Amino acid sequence: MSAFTDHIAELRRRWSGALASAGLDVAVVAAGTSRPYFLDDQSPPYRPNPHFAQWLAGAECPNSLLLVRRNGPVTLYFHQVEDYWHLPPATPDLDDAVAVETFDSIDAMTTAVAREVERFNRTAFVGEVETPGSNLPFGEVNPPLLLNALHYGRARKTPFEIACMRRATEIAVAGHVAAVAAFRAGASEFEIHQAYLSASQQTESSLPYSSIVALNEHAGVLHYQHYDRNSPAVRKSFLIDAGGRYRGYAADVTRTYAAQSDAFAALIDALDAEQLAIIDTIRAGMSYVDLHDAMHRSIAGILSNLGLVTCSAEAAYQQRITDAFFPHGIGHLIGLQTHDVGGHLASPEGGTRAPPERYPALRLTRAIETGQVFTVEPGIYFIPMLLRQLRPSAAGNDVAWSEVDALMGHGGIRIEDNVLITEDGVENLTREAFAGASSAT
Ligand SMILES: [Mn+2]
Repeated sequence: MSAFTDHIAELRRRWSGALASAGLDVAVVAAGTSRPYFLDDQSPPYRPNPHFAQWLAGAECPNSLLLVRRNGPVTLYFHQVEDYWHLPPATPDLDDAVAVETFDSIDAMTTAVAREVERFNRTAFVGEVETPGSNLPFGEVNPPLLLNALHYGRARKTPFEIACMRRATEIAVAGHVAAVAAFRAGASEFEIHQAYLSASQQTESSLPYSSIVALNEHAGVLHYQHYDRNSPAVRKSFLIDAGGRYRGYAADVTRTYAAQSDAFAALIDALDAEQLAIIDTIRAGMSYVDLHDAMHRSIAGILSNLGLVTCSAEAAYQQRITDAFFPHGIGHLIGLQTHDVGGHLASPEGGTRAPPERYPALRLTRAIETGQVFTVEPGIYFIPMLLRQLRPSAAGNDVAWSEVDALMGHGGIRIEDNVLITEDGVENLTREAFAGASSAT
């Protein structure tokens, strides 16, 4: 059996279990469609409903509907319109695991789905409302009991999904290698962005998320969104947070580089070492919240060792000085979505496990389990807004402001890898891809 056949078999098991626990016989999953902008005939890029995409392995079939029967067969109602304005979607190759019925009109397709759905008592629609099929008489629309079970389960990747994420990471790393070469050659943010797209063979709309390409102080804007056409006269630092996508699955990778061998370069090396060290500690059963908290202690150690604070690491941690330098969570689940769903779910039935009071930005509060893929992305930033608040506080007395001020123009550092939790520890998909890229040259 191929990995994809196994993947579909696993999805059928998961959906049958989720439908049973939600008291449902059948669900219709809508691919979705791209709606034009207000008063316009132009539309944003199409992105499928992730619940649909998981069965289709990246095949794009807007408007199509997938019918999932509990403990029964799965049918794709495939909308393949005849069109000379656009290239119609190709019939997806679903490996016989999913039956495909093709329709050239949406009305004929929804009529066929309605006729089949009528045979069942307890039915649900999963998708954006006001997409084709959503107006059929379903018992429920996006029932939370069904979605919670599916979202909870999605954290655990199938071998097919892991293979896709490995490939997505290789795609991203090809871009990263070209991007740092462009930085070293003096390119602007805009030029680095283009080098990334070209080397990773991606278009802007096929990226899993908009790349962050930041020189100097821009590296301190967590989601910096511009691509400056001018190259700065003085080059201090370069942060790139840019991903890859393969068959619907995302990779999310960040690297930071120093222009010179200076205090900032030493800070990058220190954070890189601590990031690897904390990844080494990850085991199934650990709490992700504890991992995040341990990273704050590591960052407190770096600040103390490199003389950015005058107090001990323990005091920097206790006084929350690290919160100003590392204001985001250490990572998130990743998969069909860059920030994959279910990070706060308490159980497959639902309920929320909120982040602790100190770390409200933490996107993942679940226990670490085998088969999960998540990011580990610590950062140390020099963010004017946060440091302005720290400076006059009691804790601010323990900050070595002249050292910190000297680094303000470097913006900040983030180092982000995607890791897979295995039976015996952790596999770093990102470091593997970088090692593969450097041994290939
Ligand atoms: Mn990320």
